[in-house]
Amino acid sequence: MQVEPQTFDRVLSSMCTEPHPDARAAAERFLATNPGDPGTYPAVTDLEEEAISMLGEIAGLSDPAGYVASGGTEANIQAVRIARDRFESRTDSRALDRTGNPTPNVVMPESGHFSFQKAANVLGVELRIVPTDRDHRADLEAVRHSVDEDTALVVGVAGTTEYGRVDPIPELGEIARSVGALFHVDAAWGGFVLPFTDDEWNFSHAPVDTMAIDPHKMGQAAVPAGGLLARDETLLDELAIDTPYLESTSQATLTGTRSGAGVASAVAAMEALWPGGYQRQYARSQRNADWLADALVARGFEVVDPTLPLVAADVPVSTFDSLRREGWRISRTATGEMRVVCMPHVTRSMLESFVADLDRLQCRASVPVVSDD
Ligand code: 0PR
Repeated sequence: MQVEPQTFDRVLSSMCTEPHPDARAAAERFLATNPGDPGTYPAVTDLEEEAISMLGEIAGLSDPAGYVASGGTEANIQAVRIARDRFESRTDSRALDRTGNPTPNVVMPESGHFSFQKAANVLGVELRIVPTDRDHRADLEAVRHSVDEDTALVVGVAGTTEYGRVDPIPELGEIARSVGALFHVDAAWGGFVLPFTDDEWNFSHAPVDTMAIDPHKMGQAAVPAGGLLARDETLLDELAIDTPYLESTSQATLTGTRSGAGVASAVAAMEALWPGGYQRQYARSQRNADWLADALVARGFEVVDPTLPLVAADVPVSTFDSLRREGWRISRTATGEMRVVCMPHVTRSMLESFVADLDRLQCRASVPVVSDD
């Protein structure tokens, strides 16, 4: 095979990154293991327990249940599945006095990831999408208006895909509780930076039932390593399917055979980086995002303030297209802003050369900048 993977030196749109060297080595060592069959692959099963306990520590949960999923998509789908099944057991008696069974609904801000659309499709729940406020965070009044007795789940996002915003998590948790619904936090991207901010986002801040938190994004593990956390084991029991011919008796994952590489590399990355390494990386990424935002503002672009290391700016379509032609991997928000995610592989010098290309394309003189990162 002659094909090489891309290098990361022009990748500004991805939420994945170069894995930490220890994570890369661990992934390779555990490539031929399958945590889907714990009876045959006990070493990787032990590692998975370690991964969940470390993810729990990061997310403010002392006795976590959960597993290493294929990514945020699977974790979000499974959270909806838990909530739907809980809803069904809660409404069994109520349904008797009504015609037909009620359809459970999931209430989510419009900033929620499209994986919830997949979940709604597969699981037959109604997805109620509510607007965000002017700062791109869930509008609490709109959420209050949308929930009702058939709400199975309220979703909050801690680090949104497009603007890096953190929804008002404690308030959303209260709304979920007020209608007897479960509460899920999607921290798939934000989970490895939020411990170093003042945001209230985790199990210790709010009545969170389940969470998506992905080692293969800001956690610097190899793909595939997502995380599903649940406040207690009984929530995970909703997912358990009997596995008669395996040595283990039940399986909670959506996938059957799955990669031990993701599990091992998640543990290796967290052992190497939690907490100091992640903290330093967060600080570096945030400084880079602030620097890029300032550079774009100085050039007259409208920029969404980067409260986490993700910059969205109103750059004309023609400039955006020219930058893509120069090889820059950038993406757009639903409303057309250019979006740059300051992942660990994104250095200051990369951003300097990106801005220099932008200046050249805009036919403006490049402003010299001093690099400290
Ligand atoms: N939740 C949030 C908040 C996310 O941002 C994402 C992915 C997911 C869930 C789903 O995670 P998985 O993709 O691991 O299932 N957000 C990015 C997106 O869809 C993912 C991405 C990753 C995009 C790498 C591009 C890329 O190169 O836009």
